[in-house]
Amino acid sequence: VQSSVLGFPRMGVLRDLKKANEAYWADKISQDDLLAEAKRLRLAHWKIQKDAGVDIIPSNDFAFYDHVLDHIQLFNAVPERYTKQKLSPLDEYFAMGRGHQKGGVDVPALEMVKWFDSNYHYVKPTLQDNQTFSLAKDPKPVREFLEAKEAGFQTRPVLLGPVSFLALGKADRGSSVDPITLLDKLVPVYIELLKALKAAGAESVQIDEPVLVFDLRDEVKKAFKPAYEAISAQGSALPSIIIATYFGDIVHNFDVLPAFANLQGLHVDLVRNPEQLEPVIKQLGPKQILSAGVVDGRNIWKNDFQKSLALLQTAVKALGHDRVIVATSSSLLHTPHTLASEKKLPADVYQWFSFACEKVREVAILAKAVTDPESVRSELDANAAAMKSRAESTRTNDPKVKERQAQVTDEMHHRKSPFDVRYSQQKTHLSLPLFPTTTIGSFPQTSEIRVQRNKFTKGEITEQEYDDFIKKEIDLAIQIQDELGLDVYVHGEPERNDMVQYFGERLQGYVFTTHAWVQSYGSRCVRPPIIVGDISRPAPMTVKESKYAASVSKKPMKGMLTGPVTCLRWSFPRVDVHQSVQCQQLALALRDEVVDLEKNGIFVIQVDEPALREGLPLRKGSERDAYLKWAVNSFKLATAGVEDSTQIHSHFCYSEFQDFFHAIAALDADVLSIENSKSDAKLLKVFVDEAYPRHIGPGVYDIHSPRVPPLEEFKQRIQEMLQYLRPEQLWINPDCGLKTRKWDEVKGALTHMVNAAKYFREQYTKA
Ligand code: THG
Ligand code: ZN
Repeated sequence: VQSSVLGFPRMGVLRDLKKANEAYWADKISQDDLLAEAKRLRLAHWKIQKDAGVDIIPSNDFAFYDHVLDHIQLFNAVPERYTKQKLSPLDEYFAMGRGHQKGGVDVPALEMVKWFDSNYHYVKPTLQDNQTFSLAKDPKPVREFLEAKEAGFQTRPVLLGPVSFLALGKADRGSSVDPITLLDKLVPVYIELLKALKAAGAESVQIDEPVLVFDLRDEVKKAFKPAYEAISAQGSALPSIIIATYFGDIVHNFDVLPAFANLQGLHVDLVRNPEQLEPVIKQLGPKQILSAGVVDGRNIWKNDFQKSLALLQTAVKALGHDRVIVATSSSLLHTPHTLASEKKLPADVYQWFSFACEKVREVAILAKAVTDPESVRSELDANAAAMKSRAESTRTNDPKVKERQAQVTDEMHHRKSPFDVRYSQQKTHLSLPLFPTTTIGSFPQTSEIRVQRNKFTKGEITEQEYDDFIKKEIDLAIQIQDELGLDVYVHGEPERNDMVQYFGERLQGYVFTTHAWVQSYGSRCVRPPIIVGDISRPAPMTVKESKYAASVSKKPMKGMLTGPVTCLRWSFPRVDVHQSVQCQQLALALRDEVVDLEKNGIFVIQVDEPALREGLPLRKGSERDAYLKWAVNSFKLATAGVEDSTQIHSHFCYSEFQDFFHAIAALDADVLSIENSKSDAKLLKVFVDEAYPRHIGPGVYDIHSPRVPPLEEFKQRIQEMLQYLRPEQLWINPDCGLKTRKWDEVKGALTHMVNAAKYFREQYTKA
């Protein structure tokens, strides 16, 4: 039995790649420096895996920005607006990932979207009606395979498969091509690449086809057969091929499997879907290999060896030792680098976790344990002890939380009155004008704010000094909102780091890391807090700042919270209780916070749920319905404790609400703000078609760009929205929070936004 890793995190132990990339973008290091740093990281990561005893080590899992973007360049599928700039290949690559504004060149980035149900974002292949493909010169997978080989590592290159590459792509603006129809042009390039890998000495290749876990359109489903028959027809001219799937089961797509009949084997995710093991075994041809993904690539819990070994024994019994590989469930891209960096975790908790470096060791140990458990007896015993310690820990179980959950009633999920009754009270209570203006919550996180927070964390300034500093920042935010003439204020969130981490740090049941960064997109990383036990709120979390802000503000102050689903999704959740249970615990903690804010004079409260959509199970059907039920109920439980006269807002950063409208409507939020500035106002038609009764603030400008749009653009945007929304229904706000912007950009854009709102207010009041 061999061991294998599907991919290793790229950032390095201290986010070295992030730092090198950002230094290169800021012209602080040369391209050669960046290439050398990347090579150093790849070699270090291969060595970690080899030293851990992993038999099959991946290459081409490295990417400077994103691995899907790598393939866009690898197949020369780069849109002309980038190629015509005559940038170096690396700069062209970064231009697609993050836009390029330098030396007279001004091109925006390609679209970036969530990778399956994770918090990682990939760059969408953006294809033309007359799209062609060819193999890039000095193809990256070959180059990195040879680099590894030279350094003494025999690796298995990883490629994103042709069907997934196309199915995850889209037609470019102005094109209408269905990407999957381009398959027959793309497959020959894969064959050429696979031949080149074989010539370089690659014995086997991992081809990822993760779209196999989706419900597939017929066109996509049918694409596998011609693609993989053409590839198989090459026989021994190509390396042997393992098809990898992850983040779901593939049982519903078994009719695709004959396409892979002549390939080496199949990788499946047995962490998400252990029940697919036996059906998958039955589907394999007589010589095919099963790569059994038993070590979780998406979470940080130590592997339960006993559970994994039971699955592996089943596989070995059916297939024999030579036809089973022990593997990570997916790439380890979604896990932090190493637990060894964590010096501040409580000792009992420390032994419950495995990050990437520890997981590669788990894979190697499991492979030995299947055939010869005695050879790894001490590791097996230590693992059993860790599992026992967690199961019996008082950290995980809080009877008071369970008691409270048992007392949750249906009534607690509903506001006192229907929206029209609520709204008439809110209108007088808050004295809001027509087209009320507001912002989404955060104002610029200046370097001064970061400096003071760091000093406070390190104990270099006192709590009093830090509080005074925060108050001054809030004063400034309010003064600016006075000058701008906004209608509903925010305090600007100077006291907050990440919107999930901030709440996690104030809740019981969480632990925090110091170095456990995970790539979110490009060089941006997040450090998800870890839910280890039942969650409760020992004390108010945001009341102090909101109350202070309200006390110095002449307009309604909006309280700002992160919703229960988003807190759950952007944390590492527990795996010993269902996510619905954890989400309800978060909802109860937030419900108390919402009520406390109201008691302290905050009568507009925004509870953000940007991760609601990404948590949607990948396949339609009963699982999706169940998720929507508990996710929506958690939001309602968190928000329904207030009086009718208190206004509940919610915010969504991602505009894909077409297939999701009913869930958003079911939240019963008085006001929704949604990203809209980059989409067609036509998307708002769904609110008309579904007779949406409540209020909506579709973002009127894109906060991701430093650009300050002219007043006319705001007016035009609002005019378009008024084709779909009733005037008394429309709020005027930006797309998202403003923490990544500079103050002069914010002031410029909001001045225009407020003036545009005033213009329409006058028009409609006259009429
Ligand atoms: N928080 C969390 N997840 C997220 C977002 C978030 N996922 C979706 C979206 N927002 C991703 N966007 C970002 C935007 C900025 C950063 C990370 C993800 C970011 N990170 C800092 C960095 O990498 O330099 C580190 C942040 C820190 O110091 O805490 O800027 O908002 N959980
Ligand atoms: Zn947002």
